[in-house]
Amino acid sequence: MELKNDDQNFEEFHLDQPRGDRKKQENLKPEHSVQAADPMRGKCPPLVFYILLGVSILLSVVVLGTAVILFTGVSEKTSLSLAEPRTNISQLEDITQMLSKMKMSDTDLKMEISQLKSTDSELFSEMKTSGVDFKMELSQMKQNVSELFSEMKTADDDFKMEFTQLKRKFTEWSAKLAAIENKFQQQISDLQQNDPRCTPCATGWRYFEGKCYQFSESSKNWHEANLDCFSKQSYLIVIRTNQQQNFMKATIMGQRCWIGLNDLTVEGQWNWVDGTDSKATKMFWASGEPNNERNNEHCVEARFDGKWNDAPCTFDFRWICERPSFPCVTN
Ligand code: 2F8
Ligand code: CA
Repeated sequence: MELKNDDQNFEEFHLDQPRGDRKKQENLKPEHSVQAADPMRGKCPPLVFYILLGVSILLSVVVLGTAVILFTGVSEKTSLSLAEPRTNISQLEDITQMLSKMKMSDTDLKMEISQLKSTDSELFSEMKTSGVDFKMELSQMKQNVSELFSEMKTADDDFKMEFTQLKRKFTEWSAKLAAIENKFQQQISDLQQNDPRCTPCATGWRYFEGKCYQFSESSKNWHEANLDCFSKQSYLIVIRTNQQQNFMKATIMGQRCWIGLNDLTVEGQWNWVDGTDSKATKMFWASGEPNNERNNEHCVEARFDGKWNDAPCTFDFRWICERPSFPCVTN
């Protein structure tokens, strides 16, 4: 490219301007012309001018950009700070409403508590009164029960004493009556016995004090002996009196023989086969008997001397059957 001189460039530069403006500049030339006033006219290099122009444009852009950025920031900030108070006001309103509601609830609650307190106080008072009444009644009842118990105990003690006395008297009178009855019975039997027309016992049976006795001729164990007597409408001898004991002793003549006593049901509890109470009759145990030797002695024998010994029921001894005598019929 061909470089023109500064005057030419300047000319070209001015030629780019509108014609009207050029004319204005041309019209100003005689008095205030730049060429005339400025000694630098036509000497300023066009490159510097362009650089200055570019720098100024750049600066303008920078300034403008900064201004825009600042403005945008400020406007955003302003919009935010404007939105926040609105939210805060709304929240404040909500809180105020809630506070108002809470206040109301608080008032209601206070009223309810007050009512409850009053009811509680009344109830407590009532309970106290009832409690005092109840305690008094309970105390009275306790006293009554105590008195009743005391009375009952006294009555019970009296009753027990009377009952014991009556029992003793009854036993005494029963024994006396039995003795009288026995005596009369014996006298009658004896009278009958002496009467040749009277036969109180069957043949083979011996009469003694109102009863008939048969002494066995063989030996059997206790159960077989017992059965034999039953089969003869009799039972193994029951010894109730000294006389009977003596009669039995005289009859056996030193031979061992079963009698109608056993503790087969309960060890040590002796029972007569006809139901006579063994506690009401005299016992004629040999010394040291009964001893339930080897835990196997539940039937009673009369030893050689007539004294009693508990022995194994399986042993074979002779035995005596007993039965009531027939009433004497006189023709
Ligand atoms: O010493 C008394 C005792 O004698 C015998 O035992 C060794 C009698 N036993 C028999 O007769 C089987 C016991 O009954 C008696 O107590
Ligand atoms: Ca024995």
